Amino acid sequence: MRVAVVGATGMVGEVMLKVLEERSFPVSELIPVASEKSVGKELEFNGKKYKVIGLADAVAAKPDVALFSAGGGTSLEWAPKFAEVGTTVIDNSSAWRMNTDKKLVVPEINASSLTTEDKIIANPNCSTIQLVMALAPLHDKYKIKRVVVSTYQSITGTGVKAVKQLENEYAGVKDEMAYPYQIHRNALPHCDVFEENGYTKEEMKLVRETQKILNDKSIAVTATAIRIPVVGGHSESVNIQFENDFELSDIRKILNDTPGVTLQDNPDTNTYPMPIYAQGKDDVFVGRIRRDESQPNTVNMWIVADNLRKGAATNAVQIAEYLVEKNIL
Ligand code: 11C
Repeated sequence: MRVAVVGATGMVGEVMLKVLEERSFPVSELIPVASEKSVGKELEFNGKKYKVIGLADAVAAKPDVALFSAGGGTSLEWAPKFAEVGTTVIDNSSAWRMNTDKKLVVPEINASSLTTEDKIIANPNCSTIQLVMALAPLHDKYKIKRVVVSTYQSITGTGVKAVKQLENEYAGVKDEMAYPYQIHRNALPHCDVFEENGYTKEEMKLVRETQKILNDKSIAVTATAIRIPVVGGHSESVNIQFENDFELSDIRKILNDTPGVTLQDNPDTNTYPMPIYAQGKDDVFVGRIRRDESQPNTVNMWIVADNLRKGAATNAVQIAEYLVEKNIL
């Protein structure tokens, strides 16, 4: 496969390259792509050096697949240009996710809907991916009525500028800020921009993308997204009400048997998911599973994943793997 990585020098782009290498994705030629200021830079992939090129040159090269992580504006403008020359685009921005013609894919859940017609495939938001990985098998079994989710999100979700802000704050250096407030020793109830309804865009992504991926608009979702000074991954406190009752042991078994989910749930040994543990791993970690004693048919859990991996790069590469495996590129 001739593989373009658009945004190759960015935070997610770098992880995409790493994940492609680690998973031995069949790359015959890598085409690293970035904005004008990075064109000409060299990067190494599978022991070979590659020069970063610009978007127009990358379209002219007609790659088989392009993994995009370069922001919504770039995706809106350039993904269709790649699609026109026959490239399948897997886009990590929010540009196409809610477009009714575009599939929003978490491979373990809904990759089977993909066909050769899908030339622009949307990769969901990081906080949604880890949530639906746990919800999907439980929805199949017990039918979800309502989800209340509160997130505790890594600063890496904002990008390098936020990582720099935290480092500066540790060092006591005053410089440009990614957030309106200090993040060191703080928690900001504010991820992405505010919408007219008072929720942030991140919160509404959790609502809309969850319903789209689970293909069920009847699931009620309400979200609060918080930024915390953590780098390893996003954490989520999730309350799930089902139509049908359950045994906690069955919930644990279902999650334990779900590919891509790792159960870490033993209060006796202080075993529960944490971002410091999830960092660098591809699975979604679930623990603190307990019945909500205030509501019928309701369970609480804690879900953690590396937002740059399963929340972004790994999920995108898994989509590409599925396309290769099913020969639908
Ligand atoms: C965050 N979830 O942590 C965001 C980052 O729509 O792909 C990814 C934004 C997106 O702030």
